[in-house]
Amino acid sequence: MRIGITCYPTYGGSGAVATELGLELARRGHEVHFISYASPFRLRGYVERVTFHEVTQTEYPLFEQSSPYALALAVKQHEVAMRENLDLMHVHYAIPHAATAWLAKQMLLAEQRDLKIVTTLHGTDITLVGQDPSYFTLTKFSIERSDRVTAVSEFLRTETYRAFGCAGCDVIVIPNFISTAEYHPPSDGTCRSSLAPSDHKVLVHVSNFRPVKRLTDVVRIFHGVRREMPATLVLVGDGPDRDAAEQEVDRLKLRRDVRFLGKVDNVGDILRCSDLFLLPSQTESFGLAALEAMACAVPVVASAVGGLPEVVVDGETGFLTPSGDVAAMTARALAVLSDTALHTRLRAAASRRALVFAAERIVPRYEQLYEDVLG
Ligand code: GMT
Repeated sequence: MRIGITCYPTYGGSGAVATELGLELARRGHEVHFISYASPFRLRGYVERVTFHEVTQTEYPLFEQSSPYALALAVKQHEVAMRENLDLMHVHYAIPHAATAWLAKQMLLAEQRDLKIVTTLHGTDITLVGQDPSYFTLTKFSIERSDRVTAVSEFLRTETYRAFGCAGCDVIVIPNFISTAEYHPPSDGTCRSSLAPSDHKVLVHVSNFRPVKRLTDVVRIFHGVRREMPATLVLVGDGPDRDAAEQEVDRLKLRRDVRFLGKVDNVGDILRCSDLFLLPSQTESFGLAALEAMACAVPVVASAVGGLPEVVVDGETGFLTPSGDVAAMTARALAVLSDTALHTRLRAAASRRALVFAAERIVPRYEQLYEDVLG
């Protein structure tokens, strides 16, 4: 098949999933065309059967407050679909990608050609941004006009129906997945010394540091742990809440034991050096970062919100507590880190559970969906 993929290229779950999917599809012999304003962050170097098409925008004084990226994207999707003879366009994150794909499709229909649209809903496109009155109607419309709609968890599927109604939509759940070649348990503990002193427990958090991730809770949980045992907190990623987190680190006098690594490519290597993953999000439709940690045999302490209970099995692969309950998360973190037998059990169960989401099990479900939609 010849597949167009549009996603956000920036550090974050939807772009990561879209890119890994494209790479897996290319490995399976499909031709994949990424269309976005920049090359997705997980797309590195030349890959056979993969092409990136950059959306370029012309500056014009009149556009000062309204750089019309969505229009330029629709034009590029149409152009690539024509030139590369695409069978379908798979868009990740509804806003504005499902709407621009619909526009591209209309332009093609005017030329007596069809382009099937598959939309994957990822999270805040449904739970937060999409419900804002300024986007609601278009989000609902473009979901309803997609030829197939998938959601990354049962939670997100239910939330889509609850918030948008979506008459006539059949939202299909296809969970996120991991590449086991990249995310796997450590074979030895040699990397630890580069991250933290050898007697330290290593706590880790990976995200785009947006308010929804509750990054200052991560720092506060770590503060509670650090009072009881030698420990290092490793923060991977960057984003709007970094300053607030840096300030909290200083306020709690934790500077010596907290490392901000910024946006790192080889997240698997960092996870494999870690003892516990923290994800105290306010909402999380799936929690890809938690799954990646589990695949590296790192137990997870997270909020019992959204789709996280579909990924993290409470008491088995980590612990889930109410969002915002820093005391409960700290207690759980301490319990895991101070009980070697419990930690070992959780680690083994986490890596086993992650295999349920291995790419080779999930990607064929997208291929099947594509075959269905192409009839
Ligand atoms: O919805 C978002 O916040 C954007 C997206 C991203 O690009 O980071 O994250 C969502 O999609 C991920 C991949 O499907 C999920 O693992 C995340 O749980 C989800 N984020 C939220 O729901 C907050």
